Amino acid sequence: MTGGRFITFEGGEGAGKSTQIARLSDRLSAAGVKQVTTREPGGSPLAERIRDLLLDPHAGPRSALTETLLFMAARSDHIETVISPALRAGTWVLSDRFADSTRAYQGAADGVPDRVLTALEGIVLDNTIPDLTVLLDLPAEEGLRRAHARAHDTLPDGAQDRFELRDEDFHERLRDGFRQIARNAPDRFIVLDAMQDVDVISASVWDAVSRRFGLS
Ligand code: Z5A
Repeated sequence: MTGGRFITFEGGEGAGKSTQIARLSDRLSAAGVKQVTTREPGGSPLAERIRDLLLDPHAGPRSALTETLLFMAARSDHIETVISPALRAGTWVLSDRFADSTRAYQGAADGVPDRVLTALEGIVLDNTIPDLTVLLDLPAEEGLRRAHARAHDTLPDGAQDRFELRDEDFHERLRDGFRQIARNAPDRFIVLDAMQDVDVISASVWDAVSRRFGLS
């Protein structure tokens, strides 16, 4: 195998992406595959600073287009400084969210037109397209419940970021958006029911990854 493989995890809040990436990373390490785990927005020092701004509930109003450009700026740096160098070196990259999140959140849920997203992707992605994307599909209500429960466990004031503060209609549009994106790219996506037990989901992820990339 020459270059590394690029695997992304997508879904709404609390879908279990971080949980499943950690498990896949352990399985890949056990199989002798060198990999890095990363996330969006963020993943590089500059992109992590943009993340702070994007998720700050007190950062003030902004248009969906402005928000899109910030996500794209973070992504550009993440690709240039982390993802592309790793893939070129033969290291696999596991990312918690990538470009499909912009399509779903800013596009499907917040109305940024497809032509704008396609144009920006043409400039920013530089053909960096995941080899496999795992969509963890969860009803909006359950995802928000999990995310809120975790915030209350980990933060003294149960703080929520600006996306968690959006209403349930937004999260339903988001879920539909992710499902449509997956239908449009069936060769790249696997869609898993994120209501299943953590172990059942991680077994399905490993099955898909090991088959696709010929691991045992
Ligand atoms: N965003 C955007 O708008 N546009 C973009 O282009 C990009 C992002 C890239 C990033 O937030 C925000 O940015 C995000 C989209 C937006 N919106 N929000 N909020 P983030 O990175 O802080 O949050 P997140 O990506 O939504 O991840 P999360 O809330 O951390 O959830 P998760 O990683 O998918 O889930 P988890 O941490 O693995 O699990 C959540 C909880 O559920 C935890 O307590 C687990 O123990 C539990 N869990 C996990 N799996 C299960 C199962 N199977 N059953 C029961 N409980 C489970």
